[in-house]
Amino acid sequence: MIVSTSPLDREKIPEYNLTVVAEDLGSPPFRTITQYTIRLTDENDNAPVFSKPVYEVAVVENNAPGAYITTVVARDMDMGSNGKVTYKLADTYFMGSPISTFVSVDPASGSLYALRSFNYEVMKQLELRITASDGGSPPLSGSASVYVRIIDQNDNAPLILQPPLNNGSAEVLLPRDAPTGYIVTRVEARDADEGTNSELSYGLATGEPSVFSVNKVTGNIYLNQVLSHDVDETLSVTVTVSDNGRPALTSTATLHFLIVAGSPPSDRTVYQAGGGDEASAQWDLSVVIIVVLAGSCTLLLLAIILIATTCNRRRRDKSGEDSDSYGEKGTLERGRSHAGTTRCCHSTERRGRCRSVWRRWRSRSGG
Ligand SMILES: [Ca+2]
Ligand SMILES: [Ca+2]
Ligand SMILES: [Ca+2]
Ligand SMILES: [Ca+2]
Repeated sequence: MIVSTSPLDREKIPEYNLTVVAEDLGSPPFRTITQYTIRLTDENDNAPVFSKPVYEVAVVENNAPGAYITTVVARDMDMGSNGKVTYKLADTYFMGSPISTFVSVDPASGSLYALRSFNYEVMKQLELRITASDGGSPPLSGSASVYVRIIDQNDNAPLILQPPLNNGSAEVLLPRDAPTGYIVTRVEARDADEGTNSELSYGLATGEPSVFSVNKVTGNIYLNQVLSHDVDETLSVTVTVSDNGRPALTSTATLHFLIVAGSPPSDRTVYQAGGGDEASAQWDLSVVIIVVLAGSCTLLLLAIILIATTCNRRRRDKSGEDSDSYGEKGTLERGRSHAGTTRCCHSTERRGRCRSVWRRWRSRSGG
């Protein structure tokens, strides 16, 4: 009887060649040699394994429905139907709808296809899970995640919100006595795209470019000159708003300025530099802040120096007084103990005092 001494694994060694020798105990012995081939039958002991646990792919929005996305691959080490892999989308939901309404997977090849046109403005990415099952009994399965990143396309033109447009135009009141640099109105627009596809710049297309100018960043419309009194009742310009996409998309609005008598309201900000930038105003403000800060720092430094100098002088005065008082006492003490020691007297007055003390001491001690 031939028995195995360890577990056999078809995926490691599918076939064994054995040489069996049968020998009798006679003298001389006779023997028979027979070759055996042992082929292992397969058991479904391997689940399908994906080439990656997570697949990351990118799809440009506005794709055609049915567009190819990517292919996932899972391998199964087993044989025949035990190793035959079938792919399937896991039943998940995305934005309230079954994932199977967004993408489909080819069960045999693992290729993934879009079922609808993706809109970046609605969904930025799609997450799904794919399972791979073998044909064993019972079947084994593995799974992998797929992240589909949607890439933005410049598919939205700027939308002008202010002033509110009616059939692409708006009426704006303009006081006849408005000064140069008066901000007549501000055009405000939004773009649903992202990044450079939504970066907006404002311009003037047609109309009265000598009378009006626009700040290309803020959309402020400035009056370039004081209106002459023979000017018409209405002036108009066409404002363009373009995004920075490739190709760029542009929206336009026609502004009709209705000239009304009088001066502009006093609370309306006026920039004297006609068509000027707020940037220059901001720059002026930052210069003022820098100057104020620098001035404060200088004052603080001067105050510190002044305090330090005063303290130093006081300390010197104090130590001078101390040494003076010590000098007198010291002279006396030393004078008493060591006759004839040299004395240290600084001022004439003090020296005089020292001499009289010295004389008194000598007259007392010398007798
Ligand atoms: Ca197997
Ligand atoms: Ca298998
Ligand atoms: Ca877009
Ligand atoms: Ca855009």
